[in-house]
Order: sequence, then structure tokens, then C-alpha cells
Amino acid sequence: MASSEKIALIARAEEHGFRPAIISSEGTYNYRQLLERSRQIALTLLDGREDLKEERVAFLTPRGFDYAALQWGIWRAGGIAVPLGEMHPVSELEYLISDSAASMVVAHPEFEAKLRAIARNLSLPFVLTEELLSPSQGSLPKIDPARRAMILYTSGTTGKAKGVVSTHLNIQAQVKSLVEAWGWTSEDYILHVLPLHHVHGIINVLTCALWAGARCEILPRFDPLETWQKFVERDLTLFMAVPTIYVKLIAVWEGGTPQEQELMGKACQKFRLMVSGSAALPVSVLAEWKAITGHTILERYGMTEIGMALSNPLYGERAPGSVGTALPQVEVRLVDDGGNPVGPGVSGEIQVKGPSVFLEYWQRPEETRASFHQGWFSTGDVAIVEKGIYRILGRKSTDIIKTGGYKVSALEIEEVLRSHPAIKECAVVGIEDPEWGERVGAALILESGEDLTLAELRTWGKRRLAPYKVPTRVVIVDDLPRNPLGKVTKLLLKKYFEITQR
Ligand code: MLC
Ligand code: AMP
Repeated sequence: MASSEKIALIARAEEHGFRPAIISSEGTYNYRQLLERSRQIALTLLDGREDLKEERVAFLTPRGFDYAALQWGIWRAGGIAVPLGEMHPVSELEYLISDSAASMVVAHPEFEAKLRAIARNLSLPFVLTEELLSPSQGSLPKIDPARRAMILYTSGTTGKAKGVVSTHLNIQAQVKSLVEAWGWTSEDYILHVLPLHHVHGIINVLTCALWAGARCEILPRFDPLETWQKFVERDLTLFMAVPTIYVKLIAVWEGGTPQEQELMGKACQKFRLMVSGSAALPVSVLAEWKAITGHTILERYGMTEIGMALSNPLYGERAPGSVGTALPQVEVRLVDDGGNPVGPGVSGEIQVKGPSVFLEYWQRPEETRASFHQGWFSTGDVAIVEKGIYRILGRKSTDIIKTGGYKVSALEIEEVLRSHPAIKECAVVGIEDPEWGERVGAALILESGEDLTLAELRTWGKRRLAPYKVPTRVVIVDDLPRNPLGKVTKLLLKKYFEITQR
């Protein structure tokens, strides 16, 4: 039986004391302040109870100190943190809150209007972050690290998003593996430009930094100019982002004067490591970034369900277009369609095993069972090993799209599009794109006599879907290509976007 103890992240923060932890639009906060604020939050959430006993607390704050304090407060009270995305429209937020069976909703005043109404609809208590201010007297529960800690929502091949449940032990394993592999220390200073409801921003950047006793400066949203400005002004040592962000940073550099370009390039010399992941990093972007900054970006591979699995080395050669080898404490193998391991030079599906692999899909035992094979988690990604190094070849499903590092489900988008009065039938695919990796493309069959422009569709779509899910490419067709069983052949459909577009 696992023993009850203090959450390791919290115990470590006590050692980091007065070191700066978070720098955000709210100010600069040290580890003591983060501990004190999260304790206050935990006690208020408990409201006299001993332990939240894995109650789900859904929360939405701007990216910054409040987010970290609230996440830690939920953990210290024994709850499961369910972070929500700032860009999600009401319908999606309502789905996430009800699917997670949250017992309360906490929000920063910036999101009050949206979330108070949802909480009322679902008959849930609603609390503002500024109301979480009880006197810091009282004791907090001991948390068994095997308990559930967080639910992150991820799109699947079966329509609606699923909750990925990680325990405290899973999170610790994910963080410890990266801290070891990438040499994090308390001397590090990272700029955080990613959303805080996905594993990349939560684990790789925020939690690794706080585990190491490092400094994490959080921007409220990614802005390429502001990011370059921070690169120039701050003593940063680390940067982690999705490929689209590197593309956008390169575009700013290209638009600069020779003096500005020199300043930007020089600013990068103080970094010890720059990392890319969440989608394939084009070799051309790797080369351009190297020419501008002198840095060979370290590319790694991961997934919400497993944290990070493969990484190029901190020291030694980073092979362009590859994702390196298995991270510490992570087992990786490739299997054929029959589930048998394949050898070097043969492509196969990536399977992962180890303490960083998630516990379950929230309240979806069937889907959890189906995604594991003899203890190995099946990722749905296909790779090949060449000279001992993994290279990602693609995904098994054409219904999963990665745009700007966000994973979206074609099926979920199709379902929403079908509710548009002018749309008779539709199919959604990912269209290769140099900036976004993939763009969301929709082929539409319209009801007779109807017309629909891309702009009209986007305005309508943004009220129902997060903006990155709304198609940015549309073709109007008379028919969709189908196989003899009547299923839309998406590989063929992608070609339609090369010919016509709106
Ligand atoms: C299309 N648009 C997108 C989009 N695709 N906007 C944001 N993200 C997308 N993917 C449209 C918008 O609707 C909008 O249209 C316009 O493009 C926005 O342009 P922008 O202002 O230039 O975009 P920006 O806000 O700067 O966002 C770009 C970005 C963002 C790269 C910063 O996409 C982002 O934060 N991505 C990171 C996602 C992430 O963290 N993924 C990790 C998942 S975990 P309009 O009409 O409004 O102008 C994971 C595991 C692992 O994958 O391995 O890490
Ligand atoms: P998510 O479900 O949002 O966590 O996204 C995980 C998915 O992102 C993986 O299953 C891969 O398809 C993709 N991914 C992550 N890192 C890489 C990478 N370096 N190269 C290619 N695809 C990646």
C-alpha cells in the first residue's frame, strides 16, 4: 500500500524558500508566497472539511501566479485539478465541467460572466479567486501520492474530448524524467508562453520549473514581439514551445532591421536550451532557427496520456527530423498491426510504459481498457527506429488533427458543422501547412440554394468551438469521396483542398 505523505512538489518548494518562483502580470512571487497563497486557497476550499477526497475542482484564471496557486491549493486540499481553457466558448466549458463531474467552479473575475452562468445552469457552487482568502489557520490533509491529481481533456478518435486522469505519482514521474534529461536546476529561468490547460505548458514548463526551484516568467498570451523583447531583456536560460511559435518568431526576426536582427540573435546566446514539441518540427524551421540564433532546437515527443516519452539529447548530436530516444524511466517500443514488436527499420505504432503513463480516462473504463495492451499504452502515432533513433512518421487516424500544437478531433468538428442550417453534409481533414503544421479544412455539401463563406462559417463556428478548431479552409463540393463501405476517404479528400478553396 502506498504511504501517505506530503506532495513532493510542495515539500521541495519549502526548501526553495525566498527564491523567486513566478513572474507574471500580477507581480513577482517567491516560493514562500506560493506556498502561503496555495495553503490559504486549500483551507478555503476545505471550508472545515478534512479532505476534498478527489472532488473535481474546475478552474479558469489568466495565465500567471493565480493559476499556480490555485492548482497547488486544489492539490493540497486533496482535490483533483481540472484546468479549463481561456478560449473555449460556453458550450465547451459546460461540457468539460459536467463531464468531469466537478463539485465546484472557481474563476478569476475576468471569466466570471461566462462561468457563473454555467455553474448556475449545472447547480454548482461558484467561487471567485479573490474570495479564496480564509485565515491560514488549520491543517491540511496528507496526500497519498497514488491519488488522482489532475484531469486534462484531450480529443480522441471518438468524438467528444476525454478526461485524462494523472495521479501525483504520474506527474512526479513526468517531471523527474525531464528534470534529469534536460538538466534543470534552480539557476534556470524559463519564459512561459503556452496555454495552461495542456501538458506542455503545465508539466514541461511550469511544474518542471517549480520542481527545480527555478524562475518561471509567464506571459498572459503568446505574442512574438513581446517574446523577443523578453529574450533581449531577461537572463533567460530555457525556452520551450510548439513549432508554430518558432515559425512566428522567425517571421518577426525576418521583418527586423539588420541591427534588430543582430540584437535578437545575440539575445539567444545566453540560453542553455531551446525545446520544441507537441507537433513535428519541420527541418527547415530547425535550420532557420539555428542560422538566426546558433541553437539547434531539441525536439522531443510526448502526449497528454504519457507526458514526454522520447527526446533528443541535451548533450550530443540532435538528428534533424527525429525525436531521439526514450527518456529516463520511460519504456518505448514499436508494434505492428497485430501488436507484435517490430525491429529497427520497420515502422510501427508507438507504445509506452512506465510510471509517467496516466491512470485512466475519466469515467471511461472501456476506452481505458482499449488503449492498453499488456500494460503498454498505444499512442496511435507511427514511428520508425533508424540508427537507434526514433523518427515520427505520422498518425494511424486521419481524424486527429494537430494545429499550432493543439490536438483536435475531425469528428467533433463535423458534428458541430452538421448543425449549421446551410450545411447538408461535411467532412473535416487536416491540411498540411508550413505555419500551423496542419490547418483545419472542411469540405461542405450545402443545402440547395444556400451559400456560405469562410468568414460566415468562422463567425458561427467560434460561438460553438474553441477558435483553433474552427476551419480556416473550406471547399464546397457536390459529393464526398467514399470507399465501397460508404466511409469518407479522407486521404483523397485532402487533395480537394489543393485545387479549390474559399
Ligand atoms: C488557427 N487559428 C489558431 C489556430 N489555428 N489560433 C490559435 N491556435 C491555433 N492552433 C486562428 C485563430 O482562430 C485566429 O483566427 C488566428 O488563427 C489566430 O492567429 P494568431 O493570433 O496568430 O494565433 P495565436 O493566438 O498567436 O496562437 C498561436 C499559438 C497557439 C501557436 C500561440 O496556437 C498556441 O498556444 N499553441 C500551443 C498549443 C499547445 O500548448 N499544445 C500542447 C498540447 S500538449 P481569427 O479569425 O480569430 O484571427 C501536447 C503533448 C506534447 O501536444 O507533446 O506537448
Ligand atoms: P496531445 O494529445 O495534445 O497531448 O498531443 C499529443 C500528440 O502530439 C502526439 O500523439 C503526437 O501526434 C503529437 N506530437 C507530439 N510531439 C511530437 C513531435 N515531436 N513530432 C510529431 N508529433 C508530435
